[in-house]
Amino acid sequence: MSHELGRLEDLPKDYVQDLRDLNLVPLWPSLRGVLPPNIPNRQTQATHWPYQTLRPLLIKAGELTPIEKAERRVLVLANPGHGLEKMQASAAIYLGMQLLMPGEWAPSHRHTPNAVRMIVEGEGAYTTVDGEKCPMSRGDLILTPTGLWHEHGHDGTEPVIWLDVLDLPLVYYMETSYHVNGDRQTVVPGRGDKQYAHGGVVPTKVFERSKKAYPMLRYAWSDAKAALETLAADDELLEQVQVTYTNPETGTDAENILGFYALMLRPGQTLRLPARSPAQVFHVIEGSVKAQITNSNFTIVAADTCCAPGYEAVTLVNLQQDKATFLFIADESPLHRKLGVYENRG
Ligand code: GTQ
Repeated sequence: MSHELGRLEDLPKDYVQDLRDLNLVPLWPSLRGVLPPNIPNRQTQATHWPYQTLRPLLIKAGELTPIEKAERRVLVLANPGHGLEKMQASAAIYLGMQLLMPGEWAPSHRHTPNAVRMIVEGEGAYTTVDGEKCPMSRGDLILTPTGLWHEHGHDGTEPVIWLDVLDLPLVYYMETSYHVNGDRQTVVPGRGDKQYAHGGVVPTKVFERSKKAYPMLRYAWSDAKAALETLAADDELLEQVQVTYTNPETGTDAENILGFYALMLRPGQTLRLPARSPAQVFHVIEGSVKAQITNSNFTIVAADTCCAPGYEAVTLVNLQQDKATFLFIADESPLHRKLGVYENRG
């Protein structure tokens, strides 16, 4: 049985003012707002950022603003549902497209938010993370987890562009977001992506396993793609051909707050992803898909990015009849699971 709750306007003005003067607020006029029936209010809107329209503006930023004046030359993919100035794709996800021109240098810093980079275009750039020089090629995923020093450099000849995915909105909301600038890092020998290149066997020094919180910082696209193709070939009936980027020592998600995945859609495949509580982001690495998200129908082609609010099913249709399509997905699952609010509503 539902009944209307009292409104703020139903109360005498002087009473409301007396409350305000004492920093008090009546709950009942706002109760349904903060605890809506059955499904949360979501500001996150299904939003599509086509690469073709974004790229020229990012290149223009390269002409307008030197790297020294930007530190990080990024156009933020902002969800209009949250208000553009909030710079969020969803409640917990920030997305940015970052440009580094040949010879440029984005200096070393570290910060509390976790970040990953999904390389979209160009060769010859690298990110040095915690002393590991990680080459950047199309589709590679590079982690810069909370607290680790990172800087970007570019020895190539063409612009390099990547998608930054951070948990900045959440970390900022918690009043825990800050950064520290540092000196250029000394590159140290040893790279996690080499040491952990083969799943199921991990490096072991004098019977000791790595104590690093983040033992693997670079996930080569060639390896992730090969894993997907092997999965697909191994079981022709497997519907969701997907891998999760994990910490190879613990098997848990690669970072603490956001989850990262690669998905392969078989030629012509239609895949329905169930309505789950986390918001999610889709970025096409190779191919093209139709993404049905709530009332939106996006055609997302290679290098495009889109986002979906939580609690909504998403249907992905591979628009290629003769080829697989590959997507990178980021979502809020690790956060929801840790907080105990994760739901799969089917
Ligand atoms: O490359 O370190 O998009 O610190 C936002 C904040 C990228 C970075 C962003 C950052 C970075």
